[in-house]
Formats: sequence, structure tokens, C-alpha cells
Amino acid sequence: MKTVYSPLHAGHAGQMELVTSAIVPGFEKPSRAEFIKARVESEKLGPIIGPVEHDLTAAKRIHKADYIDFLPTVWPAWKAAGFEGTAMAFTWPTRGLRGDVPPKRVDALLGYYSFDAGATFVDGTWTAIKSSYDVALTAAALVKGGERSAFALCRPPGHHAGAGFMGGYCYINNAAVAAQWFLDQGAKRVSILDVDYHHGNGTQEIFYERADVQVLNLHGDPMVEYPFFLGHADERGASAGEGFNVNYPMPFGTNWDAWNASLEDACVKLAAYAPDIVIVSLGVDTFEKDPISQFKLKSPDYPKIGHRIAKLGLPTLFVMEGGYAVEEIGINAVGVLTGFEDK
Ligand code: Q9C
Ligand code: ZN
Repeated sequence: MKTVYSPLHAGHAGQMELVTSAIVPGFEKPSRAEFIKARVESEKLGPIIGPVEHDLTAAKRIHKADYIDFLPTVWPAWKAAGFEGTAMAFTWPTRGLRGDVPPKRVDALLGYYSFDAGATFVDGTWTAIKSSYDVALTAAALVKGGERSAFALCRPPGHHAGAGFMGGYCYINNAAVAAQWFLDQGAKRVSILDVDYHHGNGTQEIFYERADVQVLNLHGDPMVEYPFFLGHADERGASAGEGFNVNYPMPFGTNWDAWNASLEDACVKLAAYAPDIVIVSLGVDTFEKDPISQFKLKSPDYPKIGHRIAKLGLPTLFVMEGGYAVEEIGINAVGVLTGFEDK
């Protein structure tokens, strides 16, 4: 399996993150991608290639144009305003406020275009976002071109980003972009299987009323876990999309057996949908030692995930999402991929 990777992710570095009661160094840091790349090499998964640059047309097929156009302006505007450090939102237009009037200040616009303080900017952030998007589209083209699978080593991740907002370390929803791109290239149906620990709220929102993209999400129960405000089992899609969104919220402490039961059910539903392409939103923050997560998967479990996905027998694009136990992130992410190749 080929991996698509760009070194330009590395400029998205050194930002701070707001967690309960403190501002700390960000968990979503460059070493994540470097550990994964090193493991791709040491496991000899296959060639690592650079991305082809794309314009933003594919992003605007699923994101609002004003939102995408805002992203490259953040850091220059932040600097021009005389601010320093990490560009971070602090006010949001929640219920009872105007969500339809974008303010003029960049610090306010950060809140207008986000749902939390978790999508921050430093100097290299836009370049990294754009490279991650290019990585996803380049890997998608490999699968479209006939490869059985490809690995988009995306950083930053994407699945929390909705049509018009960022959050949770995510800006452009790389998996959703790829899904729409496959449809625009002639695919009739695409399934997105999101195995990241956190609910992929952005992906769900983008495709919620559509029947041409099936979205299956395995994640920590939003009653007690981020992103809290989406991801319940009764969210099954709406209008034409009724039945094409499937959520598997699971409690803290979920181990392989319980998690695997959800995966099995999701794979049965996926096979019944018979998509042309499977996109895996590949988060490995389900790992027992993940510093911000509460599931109990162990390293030997990850190849089993890949093995089950391979049994679907469908062209598969893996898109990197979360995972914050950096020492093991490569072992676990690449474990899924080698498990897939072993069939
Ligand atoms: N105390 C992804 O995995 N907040 N995003 C965590 C930690 C945000 C995770 C708070 C977590 C976002 C792509
Ligand atoms: Zn996650």
C-alpha cells in the first residue's frame, strides 16, 4: 500500500490547547505524523510519495466557500492585529446569539467559524491544512486509479470539521472531501467508516441528509465524551439520508470485545450498502494508553481492525485522524494497515 505524506504538516507546531481548567501544549503535535511515517518505513508498508497540489474546488464541494476562504487569512490577520502566540477562539454564537453576521475582528471570526477552542493557528497552520487536503486527494486518486488501497497520512486531521466550522484539531474534513471527490469522479455510493475514538461530528453533519454517502461512526458516548453535542444512537440521518448515518456510542472502558461487536455490526451494514469505495477515518485514540481517551484497545487489536475491513473486499482509502499516544501511534496506525494487507 502506498502512503501519501507531506513534510509541510510540521509547521503546524507549538500551539497551546485549552483543556479542563488549564492551557497546555497541544496534544495534536508534529511528532504524531513523524512516528507514523517512521513505522510505515520500518514495516515496509510500501512507497511513501508526496502529494500533488490541488486548488480548493474539492474542499468547496462540501465546505462553505466563505469558511474555506477564511482559513488562509487567519494568521496574517492575527499578526496584523498585533496578537501573538496561538490564535484561538474564545466567543461562540450559541443559542440566543446571531450566528448569521460575521464580525470584523479575526479573534471573533475564529469563534464564528468554530465550535470549540481546539482548532488553533500558528504561522504554519494554513500550509499544513492545505498539505493535509492535498495528501487526501492524492491518495484518493491512487484508489480511483485502481489501487486496492492507499494511506493518506493526513495532519491536521479532519473529521470534526463541518461544512462551515472547524474544531477538535480539524479544519478541512479530509475524509469528506475525498468522499465527495469519488462521487464527482463517477462513484455512485461511498461509505465512511470512522473508527476514531471521538465522534466524527463534521462528517455526520456534512452528509446527514444524503443517501450517496453512508456514515458509520464508532466512538465514546457523547453524553460523557467530546464532542458532546452530536453522536447519539438515535441520529440516523434525515430526509433522503434517513438510515444512512449509523452511530455506535460506547462507554468509558470499552475493550476490544465490545468495540469489535460494534465494528462487526458496522461492517455488516456497510456490506449491505455495497459502496464503490470505503473511506476509513483512521483514528487510533481508542488505544488504552491514549492520554485524552477512555477506551481500552491494545496494540495487537489494530491489525484485527484492518483484517476485518479487508474482508469487505472493497477499494479502501485510509485517512489519518486522531491518536495522541505518540510512542505507539505508529505501531497502532500501521498495524491497521498491515492487518489489512495480510487479509
Ligand atoms: N482533555 C481528534 O481526535 N478535546 N480530535 C480534548 C482533552 C478535543 C480530538 C480535551 C479532542 C479532539 C481528531
Ligand atoms: Zn479522536
